[in-house]
Order: sequence, then structure tokens, then C-alpha cells
Amino acid sequence: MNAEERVNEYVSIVPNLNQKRIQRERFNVFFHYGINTFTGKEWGDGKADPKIFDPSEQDTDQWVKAVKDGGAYGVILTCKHHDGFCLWQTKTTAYGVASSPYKDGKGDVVREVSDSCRKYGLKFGIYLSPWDRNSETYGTDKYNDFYCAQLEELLTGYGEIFCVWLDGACGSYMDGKPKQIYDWDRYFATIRRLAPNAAISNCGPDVRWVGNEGGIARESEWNVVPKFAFNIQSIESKSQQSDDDNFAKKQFDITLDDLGSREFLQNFDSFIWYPAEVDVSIRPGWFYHKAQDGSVRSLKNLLKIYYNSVGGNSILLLNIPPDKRGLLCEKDVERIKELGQHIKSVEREEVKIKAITAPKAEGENVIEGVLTEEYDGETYDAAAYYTPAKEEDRYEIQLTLDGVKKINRVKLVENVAFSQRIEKFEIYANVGGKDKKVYDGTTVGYGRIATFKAVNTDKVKIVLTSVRQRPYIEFIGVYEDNGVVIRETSWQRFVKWVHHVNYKIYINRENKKRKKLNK
Ligand code: FUL
Repeated sequence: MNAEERVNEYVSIVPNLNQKRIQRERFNVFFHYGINTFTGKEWGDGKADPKIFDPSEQDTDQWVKAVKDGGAYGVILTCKHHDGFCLWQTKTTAYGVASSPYKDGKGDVVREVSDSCRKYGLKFGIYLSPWDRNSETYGTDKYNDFYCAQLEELLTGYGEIFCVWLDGACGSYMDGKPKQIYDWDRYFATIRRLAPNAAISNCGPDVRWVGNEGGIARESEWNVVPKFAFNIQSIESKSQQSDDDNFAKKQFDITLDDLGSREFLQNFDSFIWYPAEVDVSIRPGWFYHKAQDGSVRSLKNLLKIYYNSVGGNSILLLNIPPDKRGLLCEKDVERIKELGQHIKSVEREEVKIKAITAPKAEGENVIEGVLTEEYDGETYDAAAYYTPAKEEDRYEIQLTLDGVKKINRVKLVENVAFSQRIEKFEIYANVGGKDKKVYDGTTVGYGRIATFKAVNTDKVKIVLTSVRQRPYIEFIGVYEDNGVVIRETSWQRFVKWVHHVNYKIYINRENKKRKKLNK
């Protein structure tokens, strides 16, 4: 492919409906809950006595109401973690709530959480760990039947499922068992058949793990990435069998700093739409530990994660673990409520735009279309958007605000039905008759919230300085200062720069190795 063919190829890649849905909603909550909640472990060995699962005050309404107030759209429950303990009434094993004293063995946590979700209007999703340290069949072919039977129970018994979160962990060696060969294709087919509207996340084809569990999204997050970004996960969890030359062929991994720039894509021939998800816990652990009550993330920290992920073209999955009582801890509830209040205040802070101008539009897709953020409830496509009639090197969009306002954020959304096109942009605020640059940005995709030091202005200019092809812009919003500025410190910028330089050195070395191998 020559350069032009390449760009044509990149912008032809667009999301499927499940991806569009989860990208629109963007913010979900994880509940890590199970036998580990009672043993205090993060990874159970599958041997803990089910009798210790005995929450005294379990109230899933409290969980779901709290996260709804927090601004989340859906929840994902660890129906079974690596220990194999099942939170639902399953026919596949006795290891689960049925053998616990909870509700005399008649309780069903999956039912309770999914019912609470329906009651409060949140979506419900499942986490079902493929790694199972309790199942006798683990490490054999039969385990794939067992796992699919569990999927079937969960996907047919609890109403609409919006997401199936597949964890790639596979630590058979820890229990002296043979390596389990997960039949991923069969798992995916089972999910598509029984829950066609569910996005398959993490080790699935719809949503990509961002590459860390610390709440950090890339500065430039791309949705169009090389196909390996998906394959490698399944390959990795199936492999590690021997140190053969297959290993040497694997030069790139999904945790790299850059997965989608033109420079990087040049190394590959096939591409997919694969949006990133940032999964992170509100506490140091995924499960509840009393000793961590003092380490709940601060609002400032959560906001940083929020602006980084939701404001940086990624999905956010924030974990809040219920405690031994079967309740979310008061501190966590308070924190998530504060986050929700912040998210909700954003609408009130949107500044009215008096006038907007941009290069001549193509047909009906006039610039005024970007002033509303509406989409069709079935196709999840934008109701209105702007696209310029001509291909140009740069595009300037001028906004006149309804009077002088103190602003500190600008939100940009691309219409991803036409892929992701913006590579670089700048934002200027007119101060004392002069344009002052307030932000230098890269990717936009299905959402970029540019945050900057508050400035008093009545005119804002957005300049797109590099695009793959003429842009399709769905929304532009300008927001008044709400006192929270989530900017990087110079130290953070420095650390990022060092990281970037290291990465460039790494890529160069890998490219050289690759060339050698190909010779
Ligand atoms: C990891 C697991 O090992 C952790 O326990 C947690 O569930 C996290 C979300 O995924 O792979």
C-alpha cells in the first residue's frame, strides 16, 4: 500500500454497534466481590471453605444506587474470579453461593445485582474468569465445555447483558496443572449467539485493555490499531509453552505508548477498530481489604483518571469493591458521589455559543450541527455533524461566546461513523484582541476534553493542524471554569517525555531486529 492507500484504509475502519454503544456511554463500574472479600486475598486458590461467604447486610441496591449517583452507565460483576467461587445458582459446580450460609444457600448475588441494575436503570455486565483454580476439569479440554456452560447460564438467566469482560489470566502452573488452552473462538461465538448486544471486553474483539491497571490512558489514543492488538492477547494466553522463535516474532505488544499513529501503523498491513478501556480500582486492591480504607483515591485523583480516560478517547471501568457486610464502604460511596456531582455539573457549565464559522461545509453538514450532542438511539450515530467540502491542510473553526466567560475546558467529538481522523489540533482564546494558545492536542476520536488554565475570553478558535482526511466533527462544547483544573504538572510532563524517548529507542531497536529477521 502506498501512503494514500494506507490513509484510505485507516479511515475506512469504523466501530460495530456494540462498540458504538459502549463508547457513547463510556463510564462503567466494576464490582470485585466473592470469596476473596472474606479471605482478604486478591487471588484465591480455589480451596477456601464456601461457608465463609456470609455477608450480614448485603444490599445491592446500595451498590447500584451509589454508582448511578456517581455517573456510571453500567456495572460489571465478578460472577466468578480466579478462585472459581460462583456468585450465582449454578448447575456446573457446588463451589459457590449454594454451598454458603448466605440466605441458607438460596442466595443469588448475580440475580440481586442484575435486578438492582434494572431497578435503577443501569446496564448489567458480567466478568467470568476463564482461569478457574477450583474446577477439576481445568487444564483439560473438558474445561471449555464447563466454561461455556457457565457462560450460557449467565447469558440466559439474568436479562440483557451489555458487556462480557474476559480476563486473560491463566496461571495453571501455580497449581501444578497443565496449561489450559482456552477455546476463545468458542467463547466468543457463545457470547455472540446468546448476547448479541454485549461488547466483549479485555480479551475480546470489541474493547481493548489499555495496557495498565493504574488509570493511565495514552496521550494519543487511537481506535484504529493493527490487528495484532487483539490477536496477541489470545495468542499470549494460549502460548508461553516454550521459548521458541515464535517469541522472537512478537516484537510489539499492546502496552506500547503508541498503537495508532501513521508512523506506527506503517509497520502493519491489517487493522481493526479497537477502542481502549482503562480499568482501575478506587483502592489499591481489586477486592475489599479493611486495611485499605485509608487509601481510597481522592476526588482529584479520580478526576484526573476521568479526564484522562473519558476525556481522552477511552472507556473508563472504575472498580469499587463491596465489603464483608455486602455493602460499599461509606468512604467509597462519598467519593463516587462527588465524582458524579462533578460530571453532572459539566452540563450547567456549558457556555452558549453566539456564532460559529468554519470552512464551507459539504451539503447539509453545516458547522452549526456541532453545537448539539445528540445521537440516534438505535444506530448510535450522530444526529448532526459538520464536514468541510474540501480537503485542506488546516481547518479553522471560530466560536463567538455569549459574552466574556472564564473558561477552562473544550470538548471535541469526531463522528466515528467516519472513523477517527484528527491527528493534531490547537485551541486559542482571544485575550485583549490577540489569540492566546491555551491547548495543544493530538487525537480526538469519540471524545476529547481539553482542559487548560482558566482564561477570560469571548472568542475561541480551534485549528486542526493535521488530519488523515477531511474531518467529520460531531460536537464542540466550551465550558466555564468550575475550579477544577486537571492539568499535568511539569514533573509529570517530564516523566512522560523520558518514557517517550525510551519508547522511540525501543521501537528503533525492534524495527532493526524485525528487518534482520525478515532478511
Ligand atoms: C486481572 C485479575 O488477575 C485481577 O484480579 C482483576 O480481576 C483484574 C481486573 O484483572 O487480570
